[in-house]
Amino acid sequence: MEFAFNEEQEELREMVREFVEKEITPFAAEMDRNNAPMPDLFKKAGDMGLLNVIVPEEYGGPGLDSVTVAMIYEELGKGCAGIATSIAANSLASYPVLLKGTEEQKKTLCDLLNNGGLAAFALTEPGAGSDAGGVATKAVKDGDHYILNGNKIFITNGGLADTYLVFANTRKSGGIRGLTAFVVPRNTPGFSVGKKEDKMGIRPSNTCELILQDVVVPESARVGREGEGFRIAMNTLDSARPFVASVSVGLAQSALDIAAKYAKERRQFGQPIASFQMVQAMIADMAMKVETARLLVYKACWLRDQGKEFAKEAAMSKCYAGDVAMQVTIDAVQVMGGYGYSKEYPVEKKMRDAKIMQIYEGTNQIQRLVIANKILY
Ligand code: COS
Repeated sequence: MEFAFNEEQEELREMVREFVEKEITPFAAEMDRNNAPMPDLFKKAGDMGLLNVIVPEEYGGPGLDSVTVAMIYEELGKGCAGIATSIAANSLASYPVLLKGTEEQKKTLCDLLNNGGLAAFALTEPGAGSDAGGVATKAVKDGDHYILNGNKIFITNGGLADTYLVFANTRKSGGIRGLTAFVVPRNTPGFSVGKKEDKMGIRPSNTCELILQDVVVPESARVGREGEGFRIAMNTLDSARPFVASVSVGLAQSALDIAAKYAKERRQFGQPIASFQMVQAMIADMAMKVETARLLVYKACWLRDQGKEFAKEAAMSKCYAGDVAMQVTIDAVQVMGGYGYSKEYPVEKKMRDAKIMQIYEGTNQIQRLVIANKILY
């Protein structure tokens, strides 16, 4: 068993760290207030090669393995979980095409990501959240085209993406057997971006509604077969869950680091509060949680990279690391007392950011269902 990154990975990690310290952390509070990323941030992230990390070498990308990608997202999560979410959404949105797309679809999407483009994964709808099979967006076949009608909500990068992976139902009666995936470029007539969400946390991440009104796409925009969409979505979510989890780990680690530093500096009763055992116990518990979450994340990624079964560990990592991010950020605020609760310090934002980690890309209740199903059936 090897618990260390290799030299190449360490170099990459250092590069991402520097990027985070220069371009993300100093602007996190401002982006949080603005409910938007800094205008040139994704351009810089693209130049750094952060937007196409899973693009295979044969399509002009670095073709990084899951362990390395998680390492990158963990570092991004330390700076801002919202920005990390937006960047990781490119991987989420590209899996369906990488898994089941045609050569042409792969080439087009990979070219876009290699050139700093953004993609969005559009599955969720007002009536289809945890029940991913409840998608009501319709795709009606008309000769060699499909006509798409429906609404998507809570779509990460919804207002910024160049292309969208849209799940629609090709069956009149609906149901998971009709779910079908399509690539819809942003400039397609009838496609528009609706309301932008005003969220509790991860505010620098753009989250929007999408409206599809008689959107005509050619048959060649369909990813996989008709009715294959549910399986494609599930496979994609399996692969992306450890990445969400890695963002949670970075988020939690950064909250712990800030709280530990504060505890050493803050003096009460004539001594640093770090000398009090109740504070030490909190710091120790936080550190154990972060470390165990990290181990689960890299185990899930390692299993995937080895071509082994990983869906159970992927769900475990997403669920556990998300819960840990919530608990650790709450405790970081507690260690810092009134200062932790103030917007002058970064942990209150981190606590708000952490809540989504238990909700998006499959709630932690759904993750527990997936884990139990894998064990029991
Ligand atoms: N990989 C491949 N296939 C899968 C799968 C997976 N991880 N999970 C389910 N399937 C297949 C099943 O094998 C089954 O196929 P058959 O009917 O051919 O046997 C089919 O899909 C339906 O499975 P199931 O009956 O388990 O589906 P449910 O409708 O009960 O849904 C959950 C299962 C709840 C796990 C699923 O809907 C889910 O993950 N929901 C959360 C969605 C989500 O993450 N949303 C967040 C928004 S997207 S960012």
